Amino acid sequence: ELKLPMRAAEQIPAADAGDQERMQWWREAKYGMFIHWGLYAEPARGEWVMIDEEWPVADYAALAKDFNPTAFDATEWVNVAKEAGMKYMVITAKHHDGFAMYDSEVSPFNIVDATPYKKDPLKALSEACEQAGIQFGIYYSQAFDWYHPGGKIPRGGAWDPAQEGSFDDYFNEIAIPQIQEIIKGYNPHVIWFDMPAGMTDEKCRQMMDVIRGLKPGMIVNSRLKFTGPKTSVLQPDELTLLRELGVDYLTYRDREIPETTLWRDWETCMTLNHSWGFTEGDEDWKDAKTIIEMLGRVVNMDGNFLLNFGPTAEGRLPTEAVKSVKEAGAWLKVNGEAVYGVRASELKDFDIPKATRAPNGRLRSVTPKVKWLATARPADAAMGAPAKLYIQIFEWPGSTLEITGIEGKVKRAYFLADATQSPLTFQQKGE
Ligand code: JFZ
Repeated sequence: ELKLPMRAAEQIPAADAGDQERMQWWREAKYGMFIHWGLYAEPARGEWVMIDEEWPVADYAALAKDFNPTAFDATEWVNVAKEAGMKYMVITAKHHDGFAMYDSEVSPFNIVDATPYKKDPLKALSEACEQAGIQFGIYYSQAFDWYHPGGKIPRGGAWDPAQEGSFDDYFNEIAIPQIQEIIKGYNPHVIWFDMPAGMTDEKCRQMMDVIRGLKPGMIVNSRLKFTGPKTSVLQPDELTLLRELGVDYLTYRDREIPETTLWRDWETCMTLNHSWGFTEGDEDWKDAKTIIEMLGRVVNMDGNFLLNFGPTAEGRLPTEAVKSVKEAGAWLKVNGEAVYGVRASELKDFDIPKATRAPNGRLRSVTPKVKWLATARPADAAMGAPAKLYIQIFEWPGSTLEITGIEGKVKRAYFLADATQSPLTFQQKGE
């Protein structure tokens, strides 16, 4: 029997029973579709345009008068996710700009009441996801809100002290009621919070109580309070914070893949080009091979991969992005057994260039050269299925690949792409 190399446990806190049940589908899913879509698609310079270019709130809000994404088709977007092999979706219900992409009774600053479009894309996506068996989730900016008075506004590394309105009022009158109406009206399975500016322990507890009260099975990410680990190892205070928050998984730093496993459940979010919200001229798209390799690296360390689309103001997913994920999806159709529902394996052959530190102490991301990596599937006695080790090879080694670190006797080796599963020749030296 193969002895599968499993991940080290020190950094992984014990999960409560509810936790295990909640997280089951998420742990197996591995790969999701992230969508940053809002009024900012119109100026097409990213989702921070209002702050970056210091737009007066009224000017930004006026974008709503022209927002009319008539090309939006929920079924088409969900089909792209499906063909890409993505198992869940997380879409911006409200980003930092404060604009709700759904029919909100809490605030008229929403797509149904403030635009000529008048329809509710969140409703359409929630329903299309349900039909297609994709788990629907929403992104919600709980603290930054640049439209509603009291919502946090960043200025020079902190928040604007001169802003009008109280954060308490904003939180109680906008954030909490909007989360309530989204849970009741759209049946999300994941809530993805972002940017914890000003989130006190008490506000976090209040939010978690509201969420778990309405839906105990909701999966919540760590950005409710925790921006991200400072280094690629979680510090003791960071671990304590995560445990006490009662959230379900750790959101890693944006667009970075850690070098080791950090916490029991974690996810990294990634852009397909260099932007989250639609950005004119950013055409440097990742290709299918890069996507497969990134997903492989994440799954090799028990993480999930959330890959972002920034749709246009007309409601279209960028064509090149769709092409790349569909190509990766074709690979997953054949090789998905090595990805979905697997466990981390420490076996890999990476050349990871030394990480460098930015002046603020943060690690700069590095791009490793992956020769091959492995994932593992424990034996399932009930199903009569043997333990399996999957090797993803990114640099074709010629006629022989040497793998060090397999314990136990290997019975058979074959290509997943070979439907007949005809065995490959292999030699095992010692254990
Ligand atoms: C945040 C947002 O401000 C941004 O607009 C986008 O939605 C992104 C997914 O999340 O930006 C961040 C948050 C955290 C880090 C970097 C950018 N981080 O921890 O490195």
